[in-house]
Amino acid sequence: MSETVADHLLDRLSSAWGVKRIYGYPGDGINGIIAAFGRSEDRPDFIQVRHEEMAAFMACAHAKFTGEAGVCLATSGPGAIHLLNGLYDAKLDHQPVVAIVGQQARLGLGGNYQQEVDLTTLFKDVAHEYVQMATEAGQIRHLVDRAMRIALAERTVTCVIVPNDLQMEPAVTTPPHAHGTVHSGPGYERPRIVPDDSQLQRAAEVLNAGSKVAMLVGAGSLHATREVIDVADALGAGVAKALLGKAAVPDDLPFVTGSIGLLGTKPSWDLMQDCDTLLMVGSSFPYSEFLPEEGQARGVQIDIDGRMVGIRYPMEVNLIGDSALTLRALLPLLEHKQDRAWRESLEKGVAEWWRLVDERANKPADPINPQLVFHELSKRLPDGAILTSDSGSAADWYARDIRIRAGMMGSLSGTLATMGAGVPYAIGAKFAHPDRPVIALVGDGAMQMNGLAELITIAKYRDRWPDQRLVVVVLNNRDLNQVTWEQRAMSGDPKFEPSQDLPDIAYASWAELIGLGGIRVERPEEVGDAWDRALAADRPTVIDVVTDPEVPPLPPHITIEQARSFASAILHGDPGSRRIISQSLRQKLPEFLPGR
Ligand SMILES: Cc1ncc(C[n+]2csc(CCOP(=O)(O)OP(=O)(O)O)c2C)c(N)n1
Ligand SMILES: [Mg+2]
Repeated sequence: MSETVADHLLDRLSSAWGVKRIYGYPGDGINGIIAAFGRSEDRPDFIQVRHEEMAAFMACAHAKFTGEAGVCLATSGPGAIHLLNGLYDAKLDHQPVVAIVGQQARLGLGGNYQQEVDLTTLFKDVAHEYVQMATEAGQIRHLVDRAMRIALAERTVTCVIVPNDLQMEPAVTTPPHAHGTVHSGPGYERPRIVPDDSQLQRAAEVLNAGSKVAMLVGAGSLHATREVIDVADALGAGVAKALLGKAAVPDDLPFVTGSIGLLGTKPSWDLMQDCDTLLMVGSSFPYSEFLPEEGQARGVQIDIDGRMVGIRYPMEVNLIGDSALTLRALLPLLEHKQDRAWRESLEKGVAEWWRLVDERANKPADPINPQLVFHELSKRLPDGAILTSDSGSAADWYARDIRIRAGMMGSLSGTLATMGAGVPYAIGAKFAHPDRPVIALVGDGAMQMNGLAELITIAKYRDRWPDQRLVVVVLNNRDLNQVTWEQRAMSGDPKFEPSQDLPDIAYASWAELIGLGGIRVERPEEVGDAWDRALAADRPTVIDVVTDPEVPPLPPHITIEQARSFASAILHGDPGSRRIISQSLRQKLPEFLPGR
């Protein structure tokens, strides 16, 4: 059989762009492409997911954990629609992901045909940088080249739509050398982007003038660990981390204050409250109430994307550049701060915080304090571990309780904060790094939403991974806990059981049923042992931990308003009132005791 459009599409992705695998799900809108996989000898590899949204999450995880573009594939109509949430996750976290989707035959388009959806319009927002439908075989080469290059250059989502009849037509790999044709080539070289000297000088002046410098680093600093540390040392600064930047600097450094925000730490809060200068690097952390008040601090921001500067705090100097290169260029211009009093006070706060974290994790709960799960994991994290977290209370404990070390990676759905990314991210991580341990931290709600189904993907593909350590921990609190607490603390509403309560499912048994390992943990003294067993198991393992929904994932400080809302929830008959009060006091009281 001579080469088809679909063969050419896969060959272009694989040979010209180096795409190793595509996450997808079949349907008649992409039959031609699926058939081409059958002929391509796994170049690229087709990875079958349970749901197209998961394919998009996995492609996003691939991008997050490799820096390469991730690729996902779905059929026309319903398959394409299923992709959307995962694609938005990638777009909002600035990840390069290319979606290839099928469409009904060209002859039927516009005929209200079955599964005919206006896909160009559907994807026009999520893939607004580039969404194109092919109508001619000769377009495929440049549509692939442009979708890949624009995704990488703009760090965003792009989309190529291919009608199913076109997929089976003979390929046109070289368009005629004639008016009206396009002759593209593959490849994208990331440029070195550094601000010019006068801009660096102005930034250095602001930073040198400050005596209490706070740094806030995000996902854009993940490759700039050394540079962040060197600049923080020169400035005597403390370093807070936005959630996506958790792995940017290790938590064992004494001046790293940890996460910031609703799921942040007290030292990060204090750092921002008391600083006189703010240096923000590669972050678009959204919550302004956790940043200094306007006018309190002079600001410098570094970001690779000119659209992302000056939107969270009115900065005095905005530097557009790569974070590592820009910090390195800045370093010789910085005066080493002689007075280290600020740094020392921050370090005291950090040490105190870690003691408090330990203390909180060991407070009794009914039956298991969720913090204990993270605390015990943190002590046992294997070198090179890759952590993924779902949205929900797992994200709070991941942010606060896990001490990430050098050489590890971690991510979650940061900006979209969608539920359901934890397990598919772990699968994407495992395919990208099959020789590294991967740990997914997931709520029972997210597990029921899609994690349980996606365990099947793990069971299906696990033989391919030389390192079998893939652990999914389920916080079985029988509650959509994060939202329950938001309702209590933000709007003062009592827990509404019909929307919040979840059935107790036997997650570990389910895992065993499909050939994975399963461990059910019902008592606090079993938690450490469960981690030891799961991390030494000969197969991917699910740990089902029965945790207490009344341990509050509260922000590092409670505002008067939150306290008032909280009281209102209790007064309006929250079903957990009695236990909430005792747990809240247990968790928060030590913070206010003398000597803290
Ligand atoms: C797709 C989606 N739906 C709803 C939400 C709102 N939401 C955020 S966290 C959460 C609760 C998550 O529950 P669970 O997975 O059980 O974790 P828990 O907080 O109980 O640990 C909900 C409903 C969301 N972020 N994403
Ligand atoms: Mg839950």
